Amino acid sequence: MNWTTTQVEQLFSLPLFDLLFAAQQVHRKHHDPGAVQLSTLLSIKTGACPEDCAYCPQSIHHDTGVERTGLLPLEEVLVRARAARDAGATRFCMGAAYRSPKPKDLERVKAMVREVRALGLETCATLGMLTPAQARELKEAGLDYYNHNLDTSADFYAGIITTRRYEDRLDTLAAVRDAGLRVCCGGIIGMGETVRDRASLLVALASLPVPPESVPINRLVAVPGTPLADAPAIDPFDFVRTIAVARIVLPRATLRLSAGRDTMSDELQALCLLAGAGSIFYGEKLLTTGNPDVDRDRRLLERLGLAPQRAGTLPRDAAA
Ligand code: SAM
Ligand code: DTB
Ligand code: SF4
Repeated sequence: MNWTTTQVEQLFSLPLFDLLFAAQQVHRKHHDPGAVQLSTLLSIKTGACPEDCAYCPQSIHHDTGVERTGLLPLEEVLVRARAARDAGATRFCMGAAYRSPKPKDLERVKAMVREVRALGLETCATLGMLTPAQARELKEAGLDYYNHNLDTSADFYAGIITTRRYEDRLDTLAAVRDAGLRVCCGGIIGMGETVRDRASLLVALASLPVPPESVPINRLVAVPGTPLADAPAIDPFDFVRTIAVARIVLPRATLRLSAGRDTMSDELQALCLLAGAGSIFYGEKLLTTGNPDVDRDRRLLERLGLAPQRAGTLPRDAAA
């Protein structure tokens, strides 16, 4: 279905339970409602990013006290990847605070991708903007997913980031798709955007030539020192609504309940999973901010009667 922003905005105004009911029906049609995919995130290069994203603690333009690192050594990445696999994660996502990767850094990231994949994990990377040739190189190295978010509506974007354009993001997404990589692309809720902006972001995602396979929905972590440090927290039900509407508009995508989860109650997380989220970041840290510890997450899934998605049931196995 080709959604218009106005139609999607109308979904946001449905009574919450009508919206949740509709979203669950879509979820059950396309996904296993009893399984949650677990992805572990590692910051392989932290801080000093030249971009000025207003939400991001890693931008060099904001004084947030984040300690910068160079690109981590391969061995350290592999230790973390093995630990993630042994704890039950099926995907390992490597994030770098780059505007775009330099050739010599890309060579090292490709080695990480090869070796992490050899551990039996799915691989994901997020390294900023890519050229079509860089996207193909990553594909050849065995990368499964590339994460590159639209983050918000095209209109709201210009007030959040000035160092790149929305179209730059779309160009990278096209390069990633053309290289045969799976696309992970989502956004952030709670930056002061309107419901129409949220609707417009979801329409932009659904209108990509091929919609993303994976859609992270981040709740803004208002980090001191960033321009959004004092952004008012959004009503938790509005966050749930966003997930439910995303479920309806992007029926086949796996929706990931992403940043900001460690300050959510178990009950709010349960509502997000009911609304159609089918994946979480798993492990005590995201890139620089906190995440629930693995025991709390395992216990939550158990209490809800949900099971972690098992290796062996992944798209990469189906393709093999
Ligand atoms: N530099 C690369 C880029 O921007 O594509 C990759 C890393 S960047 C940190 C990945 C995503 O993290 C951003 O697109 C944004 O959605 C999310 N993010 C960053 N800071 C956040 C925050 N404070 N709260 C919520 N999400 C955040
Ligand atoms: C995404 O959409 N969320 C993740 C992942 N993609 C790379 C990152 C969240 C970062 C939250 C802020 C931080 O920890 O620095
Ligand atoms: Fe850099 Fe990505 Fe943070 Fe923007 S979101 S400042 S591009 S690390």
